[in-house]
Amino acid sequence: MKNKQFKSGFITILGRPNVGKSTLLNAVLGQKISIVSPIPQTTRFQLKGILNQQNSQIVFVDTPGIHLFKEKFAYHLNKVSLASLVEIDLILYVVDVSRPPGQEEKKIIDVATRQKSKVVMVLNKSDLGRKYLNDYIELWQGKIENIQTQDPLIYYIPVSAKTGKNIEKLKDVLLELTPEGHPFYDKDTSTDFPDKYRAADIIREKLFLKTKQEIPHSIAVEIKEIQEKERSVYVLAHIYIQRSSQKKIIIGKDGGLLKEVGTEARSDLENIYKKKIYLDLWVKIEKEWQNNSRILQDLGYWIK
Ligand SMILES: Nc1nc2c(ncn2[C@@H]2O[C@H](COP(=O)(O)OP(=O)(O)OP(=O)(O)O)[C@@H](O)[C@H]2O)c(=O)[nH]1
Ligand SMILES: [Mg+2]
Repeated sequence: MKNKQFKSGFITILGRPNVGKSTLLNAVLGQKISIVSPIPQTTRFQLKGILNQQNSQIVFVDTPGIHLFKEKFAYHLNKVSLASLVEIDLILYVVDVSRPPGQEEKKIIDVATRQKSKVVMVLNKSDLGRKYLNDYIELWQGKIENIQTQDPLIYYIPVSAKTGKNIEKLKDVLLELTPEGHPFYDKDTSTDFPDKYRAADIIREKLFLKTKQEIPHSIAVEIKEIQEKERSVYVLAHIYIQRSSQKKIIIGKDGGLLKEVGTEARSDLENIYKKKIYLDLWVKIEKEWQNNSRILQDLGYWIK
């Protein structure tokens, strides 16, 4: 019997902020690569999660949610999302069926139509009910099809990234649509996310989960030092915020909030490194970090 051909491909995950793109990536991979929070615009990187199976390798690209704000930093987030579309095999378009479609959907339809990419529409959060499911499907009716064969280039699948419902089925569909090809990465690689950005994101996730209103968006985390030794890792991180009033909140009463952030982040980092972590956190006021290209570059957020 002939050996099955190896399949490989790139899949970009697109969608509005907060629809569950990063949760979905982690569910598909069966491990936490990308941080998740209830606050929109959690993901700031274009980061890859790699699904290695017996005869296939699928590279998923998580992206910041596409949105319509106009600030410089927000502009970069959109740019990061759209830059991920170069040379991809498939768009995984995630929507939240518990909320009505937003204006951003049009932008995503435009991009997909222009690229003539195949689109798998993931109707996520179906565990919360399917009130708006058909509204999303209708938006795409007749929008993209293969001109020669009139075949639609869009597939729909309701899932719950949170409960895991239909995730295996989604993986089967994606594998089916992945072209034959060679692996791009070593089969043991699960992400291309550089350690220092991944560690910074883990700390930022804990801060996002513990702060409210405008504070999460004012936060950035920069890893100034990682020293890996045989049995332990020392990590020095700066937490940037924009105002001195925010500094008080982040440090918390008797340093309580910062301590909790440190404990939780350390536990996540210990799971990744399988070593003891020494975490040193410093809170700094950096008023203009969102408009400062040097800082954005150091944070890894800036792309040309
Ligand atoms: N009930 C339910 N909640 C979900 C599901 N998927 C994600 N969530 C929640 O939705 C929130 C946003 O999830 P994320 O994965 O951070 O969303 P995202 O699309 O990556 O968001 P951005 O990075 O900000 O664009 C989190 O609180 C998740 O726990 C789901 O299937 N069901
Ligand atoms: Mg995300």
